[in-house]
Amino acid sequence: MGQTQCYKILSGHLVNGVLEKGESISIKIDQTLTQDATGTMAYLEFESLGLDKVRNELAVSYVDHNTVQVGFENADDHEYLRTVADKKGVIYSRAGNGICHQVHLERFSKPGKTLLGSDSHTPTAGGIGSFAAGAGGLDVALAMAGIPFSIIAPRVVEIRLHGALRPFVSAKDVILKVLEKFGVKGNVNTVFEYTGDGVKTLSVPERATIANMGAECGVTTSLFPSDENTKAFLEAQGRGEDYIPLSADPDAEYDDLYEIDLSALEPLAACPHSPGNIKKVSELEGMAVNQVLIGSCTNSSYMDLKKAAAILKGHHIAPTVSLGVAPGSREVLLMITEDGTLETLIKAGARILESACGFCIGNHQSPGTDSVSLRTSNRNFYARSGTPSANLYLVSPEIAAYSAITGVFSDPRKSDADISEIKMPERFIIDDSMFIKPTFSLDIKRGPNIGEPPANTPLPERVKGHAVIKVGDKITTDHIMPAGARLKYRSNIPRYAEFVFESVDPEFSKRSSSYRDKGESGFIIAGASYGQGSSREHAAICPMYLGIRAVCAVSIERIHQANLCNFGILPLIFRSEEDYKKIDQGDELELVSPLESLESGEFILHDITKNIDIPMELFASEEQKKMLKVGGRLNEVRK
Ligand code: MIC
Ligand code: SF4
Repeated sequence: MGQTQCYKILSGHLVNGVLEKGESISIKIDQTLTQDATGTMAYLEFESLGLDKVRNELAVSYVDHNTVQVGFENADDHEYLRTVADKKGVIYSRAGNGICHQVHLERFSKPGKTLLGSDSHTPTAGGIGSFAAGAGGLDVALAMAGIPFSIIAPRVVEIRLHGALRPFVSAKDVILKVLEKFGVKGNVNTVFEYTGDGVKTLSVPERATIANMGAECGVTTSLFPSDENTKAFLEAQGRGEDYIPLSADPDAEYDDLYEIDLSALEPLAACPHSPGNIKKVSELEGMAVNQVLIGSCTNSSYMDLKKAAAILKGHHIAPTVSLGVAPGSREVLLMITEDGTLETLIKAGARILESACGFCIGNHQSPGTDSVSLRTSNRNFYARSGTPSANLYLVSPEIAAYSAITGVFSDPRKSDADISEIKMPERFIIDDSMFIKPTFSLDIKRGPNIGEPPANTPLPERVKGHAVIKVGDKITTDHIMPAGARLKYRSNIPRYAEFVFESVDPEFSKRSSSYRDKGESGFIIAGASYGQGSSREHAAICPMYLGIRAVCAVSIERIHQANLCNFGILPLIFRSEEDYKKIDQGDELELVSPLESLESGEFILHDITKNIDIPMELFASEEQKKMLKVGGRLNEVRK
């Protein structure tokens, strides 16, 4: 039987385990990337391992998330990142160079390589045929130390593309279609592999848009073959030597098949407040729009901006709309400057934003009260924009640009622009001067905002306390650990912990710490798909700091589950979903014989208030059980 592309790459990187679906395996990681919001903690963790320098093939540290510097904290973090990168052998991509995933795709991603990034959209590099996964900062720190990365050998779903997209229908619509089919939960330990004759009609940046938002389905990664288009992209980036052809064997067997006829697709949008809430644009036409933002790691490539500009050309944005454009990288910005696209955007009334995450992470451009914001980014989670009452729709650059002119949700197929001539350039402007190569000579600078990574205590003999909070389904890491205005505390755990569950229950932090101060262990009770979204390990570290010892949920997403184990919080799943309903917030709870239960994986949660026993199953591998026993991975590796 032939192999899938996914298993070809995994077998070439297998270090431990049997490469069979569902088995726990560990793989060698070739490349790593970090971004500043998760990176400070990742490098503090790397430092605590005591190694002189990184051991993997390529490590890059990007500064793209916290670039709005209100107060000293972000600038101090950047200095820490610059100096620690120099000392430990990491390439430093300065603020202004662009968004990690876009820049990595342009300058470093290679077909057939493995990439681990401390950001959930690392799978963007799947667009070039790299096996690229997101993980918590600690897992990336360990990968930089040359320690293999553990995953469950995934099930592989074939997504077979036929035909070609019609004008004004784009890669964003392909992935929104995939989201419509697969949703935002229940796709753990799965890889999407794109095949079929439609693949060759898509350029690498278009493939990257599709691979990027596979993260919203919760898959480990998405993969495109490496073919003539990949070769052309790498050559245009002056990296022709990085090309290798790679694809699944023709007789490869997949676990599932989903077919999409590209030529039948129409413009789609993800509606509030989930990337999986898909509607046709024709159903939304005419709705007044207040803000349009084009950018983010999903849709900020040169071609994306060229298409948006072609639609805007000769028009001016509606007086009721604010249009912001954030080019994904400095390379994109240089390209659009040189060919006049930037001028077109400015003339149309666009506000040119920094090449960074910016609006996507709620760092700026919060929309007005009750307003409608159209964005080309990948997440429209509740309150992420900084304005809880706003309604965010995720759309293609084509829809965004055309709606900015009309002032209402509009179908771009009604635009009079001719975008058929827009082609991939044969050569991009290559300027690597915003990368700093390590000299191994600088002293590491630490501002007052930078603390030590906190470690947990070993699992105690008694785990007794309260259900500090009970939440519903699809709780994202943005609910648990807000970004936006709070992002600058990423390096300061005691301060950041004050904002855990801020948008859900602003009293959570105080309540949890007061239980903790009485010596109790806290419990979080959650519904399905807990911890979806970002890779931010702060969504485990800060609750840990507040005394949380167990998350009892209907289901938990992959990256968050790993982060919980890494920091010694028990991920427990209800054996019977119905039991979730039996516990109320504030109930007194105890885990019966936690140490013995850890061995067997079978826990009994005794609800003292209701006097009932609830069977729970530990969601952890044998390796993770060991870290849970000692209070987390740091305690284990530091020994
Ligand atoms: C996101 O898009 O949610 C982020 C911000 O990039 C996160 C990382 C973080 O929280 O720092 C992610 O996707 O992992
Ligand atoms: Fe940055 Fe947004 Fe991409 Fe996250 S999703 S890496 S915040 S642009």
